[in-house]
Amino acid sequence: MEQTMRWFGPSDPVSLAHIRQAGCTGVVTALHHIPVGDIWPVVEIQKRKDEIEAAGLTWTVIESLPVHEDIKKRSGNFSHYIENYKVSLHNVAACGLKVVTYNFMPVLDWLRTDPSYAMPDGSKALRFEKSAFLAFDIFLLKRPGAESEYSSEEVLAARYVFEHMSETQKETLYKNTLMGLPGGNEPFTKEEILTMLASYKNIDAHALKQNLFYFLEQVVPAAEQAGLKMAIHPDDPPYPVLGLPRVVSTEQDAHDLIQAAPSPANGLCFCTGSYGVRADNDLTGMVQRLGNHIHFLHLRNTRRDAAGNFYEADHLDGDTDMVRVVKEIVLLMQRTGQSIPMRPDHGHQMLDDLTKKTNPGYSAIGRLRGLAELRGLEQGLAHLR
Ligand code: DNO
Repeated sequence: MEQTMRWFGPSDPVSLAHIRQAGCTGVVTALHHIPVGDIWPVVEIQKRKDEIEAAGLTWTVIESLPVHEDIKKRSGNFSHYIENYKVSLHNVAACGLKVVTYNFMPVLDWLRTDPSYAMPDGSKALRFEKSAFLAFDIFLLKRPGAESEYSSEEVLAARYVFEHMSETQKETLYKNTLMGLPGGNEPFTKEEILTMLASYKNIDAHALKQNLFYFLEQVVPAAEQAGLKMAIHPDDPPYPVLGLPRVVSTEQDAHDLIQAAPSPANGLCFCTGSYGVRADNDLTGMVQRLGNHIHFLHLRNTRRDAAGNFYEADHLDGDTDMVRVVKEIVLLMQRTGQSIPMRPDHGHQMLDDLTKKTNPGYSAIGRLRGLAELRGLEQGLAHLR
């Protein structure tokens, strides 16, 4: 596997030098300052690429070239944004980039309720607590109709959590839950969120899938022609949230989207942390069956419980049998003769990083630990073959 880490650009507290020292040969990054939907100009791409290369690394994967909400809804200026997307693809290919990650989650990207969940060893992990999330939805956001979507036991548990929270804890929950929203440092207001959610009220899972397929039919030929590989990131968590449909959650979803626009350019970002939250996703089997379409790997582990909570476990711990998954990836790469880019997705906040302000999930030392463990695992497995 080609070892990379995510780098959020020049303002990332984790420097390129540190990423290199962690043992990476490349980074995964994006032009975060360009508004969603705008064209990525060649000069900007080249400037970022030069900066990465001056640090002795390569820009291995783009994560993400974001998809405008109009495209997901297939409304408003969607045709214009699709054309822009094609131009951006053309531009990144002209600069020599090869893999483009994106997602098709409406409104929100990843979702957690607590970025600082204390592990027994004193490190901190990202966590999704179902009752806290429901408390956010029903009592903080007050999404119309939310309560009726959950069972009375679930609502009761959420009410209990909410009633035992201080005002500060409620504010923190609000901020935490909306952390995965693209936007500035200012959290969105409740009204803004509710308006964004309401704009999907006539779009169910079937319609969203059709919109994804339409997008793929439009952009995949352009990507193929440019020699790019597109890698769709799954939903995180992999089920509908806040009344929004989510359509990249299961093996069937992945299979369907590949069939919708068959091409070597139409592929997956195989995120074991996202797919792994569902007990019905067979991750090893997915590598066996969909391996040829995996263009990028996010390796991360989660531990779920019967109540629907999960936290991010150590990379080799958790519900996903990482040894078996990596073994399957090693076999796949031996079959195809190609090395797939990988990043240790997230990591615990630990050691010196406990006192630093880093992007949630993206502190240096926890990811370094994950990378080192995964690298050792891969080399051991490849050596024994
Ligand atoms: C979270 C990330 C996601 C991912 C996007 C890809 O840590 O894995 O935000 O970058 O969904 O478009």
